[in-house]
Amino acid sequence: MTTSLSIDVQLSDDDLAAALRADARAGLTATRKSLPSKWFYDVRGSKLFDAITELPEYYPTRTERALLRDRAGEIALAAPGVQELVELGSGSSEKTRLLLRAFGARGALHTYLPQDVSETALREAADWIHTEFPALSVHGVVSDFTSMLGALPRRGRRMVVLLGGTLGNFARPQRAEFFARVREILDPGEHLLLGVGLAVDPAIMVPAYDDAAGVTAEFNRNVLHVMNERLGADFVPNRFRHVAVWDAENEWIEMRLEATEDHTVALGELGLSIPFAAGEQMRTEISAKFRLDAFRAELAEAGFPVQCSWTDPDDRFALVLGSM
Ligand code: AVJ
Repeated sequence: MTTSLSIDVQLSDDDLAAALRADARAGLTATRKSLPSKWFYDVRGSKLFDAITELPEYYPTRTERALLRDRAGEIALAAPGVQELVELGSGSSEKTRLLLRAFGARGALHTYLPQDVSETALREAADWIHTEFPALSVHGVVSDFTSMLGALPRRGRRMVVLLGGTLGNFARPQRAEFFARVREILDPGEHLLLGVGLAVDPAIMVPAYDDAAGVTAEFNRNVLHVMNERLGADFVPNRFRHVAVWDAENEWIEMRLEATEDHTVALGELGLSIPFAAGEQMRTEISAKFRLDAFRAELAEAGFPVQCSWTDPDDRFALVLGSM
């Protein structure tokens, strides 16, 4: 059998720049400023995120990895006949190999399709997976999964996978929209596997987003570096303090950047000048945490009745398999 390795760049640097400009203009001119969290992940941001996953406080990654290690076989049994595993926001693909091994061992899987907004991360991951799994064709796609799902090539019976708690970056209306879009690229009987963080004691959750070593703070401020590099902005990152809070009403962790002094930032390419007041906070990420029953109901309502779900012994993280 011959297998192939390819990377399809569907999002050029120009497309990225245009999208970033639009997001920066909308987010930074609003009364309550915000920036979308997807802009954290340039080369430096992706590295900082990988460093976060190894912090003692950041339990989601290692909890999900242990779940995948223990349950990948059951997941493969619950989703038989999958030929193409489509992973959205695949990043380093580090945990996915546990799924690839389990699905590969059961025979039908022939293609891994990792999708990510970061071309560097995607190339590295695709090379590495193809070396480790020579029996799989690896077809990487650089794109934005919130708007470009329809452009993913189809090579067989699919399972779409979104791991790591990435779904939590969306509030409920955006999740509903995401599920509707995934439905459009799946056929009846195909699957959606989600890895989501569960709501636990804030004393556990908050430190995961506010670590003692300050890696998350640096990751948070990285969005300012991205604005400087890609938009010619003149943010001074250390004029902003990292803030992470548990929003009990919305059941999400919110990350913010708080201006430490009154100052103005010029957004070079946009010709905008943005005033910040001392103490003003700008939202940079939400990371929703779920209650399993409510989440199963949400997925069923979105057209993905849940077949199976798996949680770790401390109920901090869940893998949830919905099927059309
Ligand atoms: C990769 C989006 C799932 O929300 O936990 C880590 C990103 N932000 N620390 C998360 C993140 C702060 C992470 N996701």
